[in-house]
Amino acid sequence: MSTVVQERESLTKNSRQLGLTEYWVEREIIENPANRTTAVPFVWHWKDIQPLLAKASDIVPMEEAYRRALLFSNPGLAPKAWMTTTIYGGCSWYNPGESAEVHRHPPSASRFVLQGNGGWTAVEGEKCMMARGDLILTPNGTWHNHGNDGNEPVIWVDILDLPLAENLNNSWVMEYDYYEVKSGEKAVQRTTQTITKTDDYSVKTYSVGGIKPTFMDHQRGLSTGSPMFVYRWADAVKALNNLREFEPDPCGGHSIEYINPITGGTVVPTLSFGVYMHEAGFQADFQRKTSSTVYCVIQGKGRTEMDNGKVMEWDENDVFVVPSGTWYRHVNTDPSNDLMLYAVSDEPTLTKLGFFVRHRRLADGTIVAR
Ligand code: 1HN
Repeated sequence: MSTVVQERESLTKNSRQLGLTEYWVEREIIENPANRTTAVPFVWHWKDIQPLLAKASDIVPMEEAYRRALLFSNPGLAPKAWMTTTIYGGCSWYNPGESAEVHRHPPSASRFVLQGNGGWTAVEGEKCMMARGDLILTPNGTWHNHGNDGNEPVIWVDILDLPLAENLNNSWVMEYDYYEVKSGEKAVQRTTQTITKTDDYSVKTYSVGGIKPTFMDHQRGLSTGSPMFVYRWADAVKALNNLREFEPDPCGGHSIEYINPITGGTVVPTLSFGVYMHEAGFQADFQRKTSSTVYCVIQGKGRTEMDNGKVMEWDENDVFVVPSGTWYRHVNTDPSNDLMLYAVSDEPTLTKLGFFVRHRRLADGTIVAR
């Protein structure tokens, strides 16, 4: 063996022993995107989720499950049960009378209701009742517990920024030690929150856009997110209906974002929550974003077309993910019904880091930055 070969071998060996890796050995892994662990486009069909969750509601007691949820697990990210490298999601089922005890954690969380009335989340003393399409927020650090006061199962989609918290080494912890103090008495640990706010506090306080009360405290618990915890589906529909007369975006159609009514910013620091409406007959152009988006089909049906002829077909209540970098367009395949997609993306995180980029591809193939 030549000296150089021997020297190269011992360079490799000695480096490895010291926790050092030669760039030229690692280069393919560093530079080739094919070697990265990334989320893939994927759809979870309601017709598949519903029977499994119904079965779980029969045979898995809440006391054992803590949260009776099936987690949307992206095949590209196994063994992690994550939708993307930033977004976690699950579909939860609460039978009448069932509840989850009060807790808090650094990741921000949200619920989006699919089915059933009588479900609620108590957040920082407010009992947020939910109906289909409503968004309930539990921004990072807020105490929350859940329940179902109705007489039918309640099913909702949970979305959290938990993978992001974990990837940033924010070793998050689930806290259950919740105490309440009555004046002059000792603090007592509780598993549910005493409701201290009037019914529909969030909506009563903030739901007239552009106007905020000036005599109230808008800091709620340790929240770094919106003080408005409930966004009603009916309000989203009303806003979208008012926008119909305006020209839609060529890629996204008509869309709205839920915002923090005090700052005008996103409802939680990391994620954006909103709704896309593709009117019947609307033809979208292809686009690609550096952010990843998860969708739930709240109304209508259609498909997501991607490059190389890849297609995801979806129907009402289906949940799907379009990961970062994917060229895509959503097609409303129902000629007589508007498509309504509830959407959560990590765009605010990418924007804050200077990573957010969006491109549109015109019909002739020209790519334009937006
Ligand atoms: C959580 O707090 C809930 O409040 C659901 O229902 C899922 C997953 C990981 C961490 C916290 C809930 C969760 C979670």
